[in-house]
Amino acid sequence: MALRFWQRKKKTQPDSASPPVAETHSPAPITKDARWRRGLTRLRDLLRRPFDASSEQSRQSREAFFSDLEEVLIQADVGVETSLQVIDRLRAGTSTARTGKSSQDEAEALRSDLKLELRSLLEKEGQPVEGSDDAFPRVILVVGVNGAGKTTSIAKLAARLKKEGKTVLLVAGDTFRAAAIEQLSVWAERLGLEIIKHRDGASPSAVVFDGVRAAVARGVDVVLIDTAGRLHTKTPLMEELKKIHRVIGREIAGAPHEVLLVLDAGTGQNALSQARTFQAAFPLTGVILSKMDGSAKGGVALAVGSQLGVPIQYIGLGEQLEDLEVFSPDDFMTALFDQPTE
Ligand SMILES: Nc1nc2c(ncn2[C@@H]2O[C@H](COP(=O)(O)OP(=O)(O)OP(=O)(O)O)[C@@H](O)[C@H]2O)c(=O)[nH]1
Ligand SMILES: [Mg+2]
Repeated sequence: MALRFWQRKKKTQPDSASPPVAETHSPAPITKDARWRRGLTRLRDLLRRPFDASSEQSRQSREAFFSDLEEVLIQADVGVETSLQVIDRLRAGTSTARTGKSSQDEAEALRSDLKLELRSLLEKEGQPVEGSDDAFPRVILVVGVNGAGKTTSIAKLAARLKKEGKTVLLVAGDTFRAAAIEQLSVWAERLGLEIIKHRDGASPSAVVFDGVRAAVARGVDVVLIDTAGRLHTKTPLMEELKKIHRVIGREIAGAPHEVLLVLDAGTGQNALSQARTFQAAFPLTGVILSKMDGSAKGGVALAVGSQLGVPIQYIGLGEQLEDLEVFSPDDFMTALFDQPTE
């Protein structure tokens, strides 16, 4: 009843530059720490398990604890190899130093050792693409398998760049999937950005060629190129992507300046094999790990961070424009291990 009254009243109000009344009732924007924690809930809960006071069994012996932890890491998509490496290092580090402590102190010490070990897997810090100003236009090619989140991540990235005052041009290089051009066009319109596109089924290299030329002619700061999702196992499609890469390089020496691979965190260890196939086609400069919210177990960030030799540049924490965070190993660790401060 009250809501209906409010809606009627709102309609009669003249347009004004001030925010609508409803916004004053919307919840305060959540903090960055809270967003990370919300996205990493599953991994955080999993990692807590071996330390739980309730899992007394795992406390009975150090070996039982390590075996519990190993199971949890593998279950969290950290991957067998990386999990075993972490356990071995923990075992080596704790067997001599922690004797004589109470079980509570020992659990705390192990927790902080685990935090250090996992942090060391993520040593490589990503340089956010918007932080680089050394090439104009800066050409960013975005690749990944079907449905990984490429187009959405491009929109999120474009929103960030625009907020920084950069001029951005979108290129609809996915001419393969029906409605892909339309999807990017909708984002372009929403963001007020220019888009270079051809018709469905046109040659992707041709639209990319036009896109790069247009970017140079217009003097834009950043070009974001969307590409068709492809099964990384399908050779002709990978060849098409290599061709796109070559076309860009021929137009601008040293371009593309970034090749960002979008990996869906929900695909777990499969994400690593996808990455390796793309890496074999051309060098990747960074990873966008999408869909870290929701059902993803999140441990794949640790596997990607430690095994690919390519930094995670961003993580996707939802479907909205603002749900893209620059990946920070420290924020990641804080979200997993520390108590909320607010
Ligand atoms: N929850 C969540 N959903 C996401 C995220 N990123 C993308 N999505 C959703 O995932 C779905 C696929 O995203 P797209 O951006 O279309 O993926 P794509 O890689 O461009 O897909 P193709 O063009 O078909 O290859 C959409 O429904 C997005 O809203 C994320 O970080 N979190
Ligand atoms: Mg797409």
